[in-house]
Amino acid sequence: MQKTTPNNTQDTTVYIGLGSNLGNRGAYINKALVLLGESPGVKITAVSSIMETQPMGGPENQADYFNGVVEITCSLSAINLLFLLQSIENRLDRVRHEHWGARTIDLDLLLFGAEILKINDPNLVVPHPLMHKRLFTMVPMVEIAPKVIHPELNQTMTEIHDQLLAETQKAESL
Ligand code: A4P
Ligand code: MG
Repeated sequence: MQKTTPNNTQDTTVYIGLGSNLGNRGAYINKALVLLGESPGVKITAVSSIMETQPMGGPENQADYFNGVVEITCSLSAINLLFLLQSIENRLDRVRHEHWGARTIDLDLLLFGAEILKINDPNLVVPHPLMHKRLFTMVPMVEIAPKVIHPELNQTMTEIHDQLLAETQKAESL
């Protein structure tokens, strides 16, 4: 009989974005990490620093976010991991009122696998279509995964980050 364990050689390395701008932001991020780490088939392998960021888009007068990124290895399929992330969001008081509205916790599936992998489904788009345009995602990605390659852009996290930073600084100086 073949022995199976939640974490086997078919595990995928996955990056998940963490965001919170409602309630006790640090506590919500910590609880999300605990629930994620306790989930069958998931092993946390790295967590970035958590940084405070200004809201990008969405309704005006939102509080600043806490943002970071967690690296896991995972034996779940991408869609089952998305369902797990949504169940953790729901357990942590996430209420969906408006698009990009304030939230206790937001868990975005950024990259699923180190290989070229593109999933296109209304419910799941991977790589996350905005990750490379957001410093609040790219700064923590560079901290924990500088050499990982974005499968669509074919550039490392460091290269994407450096370009984005230069573009942002140029726009700010205009
Ligand atoms: N969905 C599709 N692909 C994915 C994916 N890769 N990861 C679908 C997660 N979800 C994905 O998500 C809406 C739908 O996206 C879900 O039904 C899921 O099936 P949601 O979490 O319910 O709603 P949302 O978060 O308001 O929308 P969205 O489009 O996920 O927004 P983002 O990209 O999460 O951005 N500013 C700062 N400073 N920091 C932030 O963290 N976050 C946002 C929200 C805006 N501004 C921010 C921040
Ligand atoms: Mg989201």
